[in-house]
Amino acid sequence: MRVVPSICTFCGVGCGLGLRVEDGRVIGVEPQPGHPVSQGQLCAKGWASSFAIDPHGRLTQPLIKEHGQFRPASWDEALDLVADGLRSALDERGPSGVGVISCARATNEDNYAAQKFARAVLKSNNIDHCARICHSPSVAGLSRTLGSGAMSNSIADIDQADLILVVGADVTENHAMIGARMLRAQARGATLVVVDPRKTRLARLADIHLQLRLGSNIALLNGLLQIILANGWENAAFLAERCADIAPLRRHLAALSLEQCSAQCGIGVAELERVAYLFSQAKAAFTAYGMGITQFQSGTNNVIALSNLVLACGQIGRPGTGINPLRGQNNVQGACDMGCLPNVYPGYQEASDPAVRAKFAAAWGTEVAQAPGLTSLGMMHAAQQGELRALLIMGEDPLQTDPDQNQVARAFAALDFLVVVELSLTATAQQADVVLPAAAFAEKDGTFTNCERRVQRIRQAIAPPGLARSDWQILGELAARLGYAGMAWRDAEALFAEITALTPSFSAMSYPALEAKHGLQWPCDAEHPRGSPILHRQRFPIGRARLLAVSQVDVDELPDAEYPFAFTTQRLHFHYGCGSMTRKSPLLERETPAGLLFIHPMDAAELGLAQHQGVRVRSRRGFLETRIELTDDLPRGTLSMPYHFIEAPCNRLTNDAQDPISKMPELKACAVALQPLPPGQAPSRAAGASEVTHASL
Ligand SMILES: Nc1nc2c(c(=O)[nH]1)N[C@H]1C(S)=C(S)[C@@H](COP(=O)(O)OP(=O)(O)OC[C@H]3O[C@@H](n4cnc5c(=O)[nH]c(N)nc54)[C@H](O)[C@@H]3O)O[C@H]1N2
Ligand SMILES: Nc1nc2c(c(=O)[nH]1)N[C@H]1C(S)=C(S)[C@@H](COP(=O)(O)OP(=O)(O)OC[C@H]3O[C@@H](n4cnc5c(=O)[nH]c(N)nc54)[C@H](O)[C@@H]3O)O[C@H]1N2
Ligand code: SF4
Ligand SMILES: [Mo]
Repeated sequence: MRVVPSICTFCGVGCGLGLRVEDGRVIGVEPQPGHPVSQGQLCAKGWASSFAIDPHGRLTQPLIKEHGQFRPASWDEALDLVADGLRSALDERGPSGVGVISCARATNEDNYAAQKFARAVLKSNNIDHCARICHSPSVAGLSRTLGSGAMSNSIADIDQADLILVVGADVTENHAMIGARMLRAQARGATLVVVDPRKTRLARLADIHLQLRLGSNIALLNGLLQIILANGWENAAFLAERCADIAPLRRHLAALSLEQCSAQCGIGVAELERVAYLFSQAKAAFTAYGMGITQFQSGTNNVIALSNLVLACGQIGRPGTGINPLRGQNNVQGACDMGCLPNVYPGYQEASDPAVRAKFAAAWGTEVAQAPGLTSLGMMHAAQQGELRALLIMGEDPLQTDPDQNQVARAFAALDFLVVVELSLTATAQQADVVLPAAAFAEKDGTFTNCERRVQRIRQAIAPPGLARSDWQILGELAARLGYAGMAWRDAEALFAEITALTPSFSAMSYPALEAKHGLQWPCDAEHPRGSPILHRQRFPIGRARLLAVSQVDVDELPDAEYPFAFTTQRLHFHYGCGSMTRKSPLLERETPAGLLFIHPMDAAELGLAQHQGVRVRSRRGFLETRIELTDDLPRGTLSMPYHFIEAPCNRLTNDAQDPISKMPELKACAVALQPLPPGQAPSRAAGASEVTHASL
C-alpha cells in the first residue's frame, strides 16, 4: 500500500488527506499529519472520499444520445460531435450563442483551461460557475469596499481571536474543521457570537445567539453600527488612517430608527447594544460569514453592511481579526481566481480593460472575446429566449442546484446542444446530447485553492476509470478540433507555469515551491515570496477602504394567505452539493433519510402532522413531496430543506429573484404552502429528475 498526499475534494477548508492506494485503487484515506489547516483530522465527508470516486457508478467512456438513449462512443467520435455542435452555434449566433459553465470542484488548471477555451477558442466571455449562486455577492461587495473579495485572514487566525462573529454560516456542519477550531477558541476564552435564524449546533453552543428574522441582516448590522457610532465605540484612528470619509454613512445611520431596526430583525435593543459593545471593543474580532449573508437579492448590500461594521471598528488587517467569507467548494476560490467569471481574466484582471485583453491575446497568440459575457443564470435566460444555442457544462449539476428547477429544465430543452463533462450521470448530465467522462481529484495532478487562498498540490494516485481524462485535456482536444493549438500543454505543471506567468498574484508560485510547504497563500509574488497569510495589513488594494450606506431590503417573496410559510434552504453535514459524490457512501447515506422538510413541532401540530409524515410542498414555481422532520432549530412559521436530494429537489420551489449587482438568486427565502399527505402515504419521488438515486447509478 502507498499513501499519496492530497487535498479533500469537498469543502473549501482544504484539509490534507493521504490517499491509501492498493492495486491501483484508493482503498481508504487518512488525515495528513501536521497539515496547517486540518491538523491531522478530517470530517466524516473527508473520511468517505474514496467512495466519492469509486469506479462503480463513474462514467468511463464518452456517451452520445441517440433517440433519447445514451450509447457509448469513442473520444474521437464524441469530440468531433461536440466540436460540430459548438461550431454550428457559433455560425448561427456568433460568440454570444455559446457558453461554458466551469467547475469549482475541479483544479485550477482545469478552470484556467475552461476560461481560456471560452475566451480564446469560442471568443466568448460567457463563462461562469457556481460562485454565482454562492459568494458572488462577496466578490462584488468586498471588491467595492476593500478591493478584494477573498478571506482576509488565515484559518489559524481563529486561534488568536478574542471574539468570533459568525453571520449566516452553519460552520460545524459545512466547514467542520473551522467549526471545531472556533469551539476550541471559545473553550480557551474567546467569545462566540452567532447570527442565524436557525439554532444551528454552533448557535446552541455560542455565548450569544442572535436569532434574527430571515432576511433581516442589514437591519441588524445597521442597528449594531448605529449603536457603535452613537456611543463613540468606533476605531477613530483606523477610520482616519485607512478609510475614506465615513461621514455619509454616519448621516445615513443616524437617520435610522434603532427601534425600527430592532423590530425589523426581531432582536431587542439591549441585545444589540451588548453585541455592539463586545464586537467594537474586542482586541481581535474574527468575522466569518456564509450563505445566510449572500444568498439574498440583497446579497451584495448584506456584504457591504458587514464590511462597514468591520471597518468602523478597525477589526481587520491584523492577526486574528478580519472579514472572512467562508468559500464553499474545495476550489471555488480557485475557479474565481482563474477567471471563470464573465467579467475577469485570471487574477481578477478586468475583461473590460483593452490592455488586459491585449495582454492575453498576445500571450495566447489569438484574438480573444470582445463583448461582455453572461452569468450562469443569464445563460439560462438567454437559452430560453433562443439566444444561447450551445452550452458546455463542466462538473456542475444546475438542474438540481440552480434555483427554480422547472425553469432550468426549460432552458436545457431550448438549447440546440448541451455537453456535460462529469464524473457520474447527474440529473444535468442525463439531459445532455453528449456526456464526457472526467478524471476525479485522485486521478490527476493539479492544484486546489482553499478558502484562505492557500494553493495546494493534489497528485495523481491512480489511473482514471476507463477512458476518463482530466478536464483540461478534454478542453485541449476540443480546442484543437476548433482550430486552436494553444491548449496542448505537456502536463499540469506546464499549465500551472502559464497561469503564474499571466497572473501577477501567483507570480512567485511553482509546483516545487508549493510542495516545499503545505501550499502558498496568494498574493505570492516578488514582494511576498512566501505568500500572504493576512491581507490588508498596511493598505487595501483600493488604497483607502470605502464605507457605503445601505438600507434593509426585504426578501422578494414574503408569506401570504396562499403561501403562508417562509421557506429557506440549508446543508446537512453528511451530504454535499447535489449528492452525486456523498450519496455513493453507504456510511454517509445511512446518517439521514433522503429529502427532509424541517418544521417546528407546533407548526406541525397545528396542521395535524406527525413526525416523518409525508407532505406536499408548493411554491409559485413548483411542488414536491417529502417527509417532515420535527425540530425547534427553526422559528415558527419557517420551513427549511437541504438541497442534496434528487428525490425531493428543493430547487423546484426556490425563487430566482436576483441581486441586481451580483445576480445572486434568493436561494435562502421564498414562500410555500404545505399540504399533509394522508397518514401512511409515502411521498412520491420527484418525477422528471431521475428515477434512480446516485447511490444506485
Ligand atoms: N456538509 C456540507 N458542507 C458543505 C457543503 C455541502 O453541501 N455539505 N457545501 C459547501 C458550499 S458550496 C458552501 S457555499 C458552504 C456553505 O456553508 P454555509 O454558508 O454554512 O451554508 P448554509 O447551510 O446554506 O447556510 C448557512 C446558514 O445561513 C442561515 N441563514 C438563512 N437565512 C439567514 C439570514 O437571513 N441571516 C443570517 N444571518 N443567516 C441566515 C441558515 O440558517 C444557515 O445556518 O458549505 C460548503 N460545505
Ligand atoms: N436551494 C439551494 N440551492 C443551492 C444552494 C443552497 O444553499 N440552497 N447552494 C448553492 C451553492 S453555494 C453552490 S456552490 C451550488 C453547488 O452546485 P453544484 O456545483 O452543481 O454542486 P456539486 O454537488 O458540487 O456538483 C459538482 C459536480 O462536479 C462533479 N465533479 C467533481 N469533481 C470534478 C472534476 O474534477 N471534474 C468535473 N468535470 N466534474 C467534477 C461532481 O461529480 C458533481 O456532480 O449549489 C447551489 N444551490
Ligand atoms: S472539513 Fe471540508 S475539507 Fe475538511 S475533511 Fe471535511 S469536507 Fe473535507
Ligand atoms: Mo457554494
